[in-house]
Amino acid sequence: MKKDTRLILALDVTSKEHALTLVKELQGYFDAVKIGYPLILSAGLDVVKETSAISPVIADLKVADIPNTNRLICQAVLGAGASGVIAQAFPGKDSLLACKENAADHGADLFVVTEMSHPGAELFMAPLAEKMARLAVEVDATGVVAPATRPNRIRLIRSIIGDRIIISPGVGAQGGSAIAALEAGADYLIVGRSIYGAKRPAESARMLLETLL
Ligand code: BMP
Repeated sequence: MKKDTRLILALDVTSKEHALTLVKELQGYFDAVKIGYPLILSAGLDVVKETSAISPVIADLKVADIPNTNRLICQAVLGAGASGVIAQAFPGKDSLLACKENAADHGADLFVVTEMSHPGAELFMAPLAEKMARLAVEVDATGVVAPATRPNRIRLIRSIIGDRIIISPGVGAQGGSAIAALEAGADYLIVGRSIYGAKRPAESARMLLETLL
């Protein structure tokens, strides 16, 4: 994944037309697009294929099942053209390894969720985040997802994963600061609503990028 803008566009819109319009309009303002359940369930897997023709796509399916099912999920979305997939660590090492093996078969990236960005993540995920990060290293994941809403947690996770990639959601709509997340060690910011939900998405993306200069 190139690192020109350090921005990953979270494309949580629910129609293929809207999604592709945004991707074309915002080209140059992001390094990759993150597509998850809202768009895939509304528009079908074809949207991954069509978007991948324009930009690298990270499939945010937070894969969290037994190894065989994980493998089938990764196969479907990476086979459709995604160049990366996001998986949950909590189902364990064998489940994550199934994702890693399928990603490797496709020459794709695996990102592992450590601690999520919303307040509820404090209950179960935060106490286990360090273990999740260590597991990401054990399975040789490309990187992890860590919360821009808690820069101190990004710092901690960075200390565990070395120079693997940190992609970080929670900027803007969830209240996290882009600069604080990058200073804490995030490589990329994942940003959705504050760009695609803005009156002028390109203007909003441009302004965000300007604050990072
Ligand atoms: P927004 O900028 O609109 O809050 O979007 C953030 C995106 O990142 C959403 O797609 C959300 O599902 C995802 N995400 C998150 O917000 N926190 C996490 O911990 C992990 C995520 O994947």
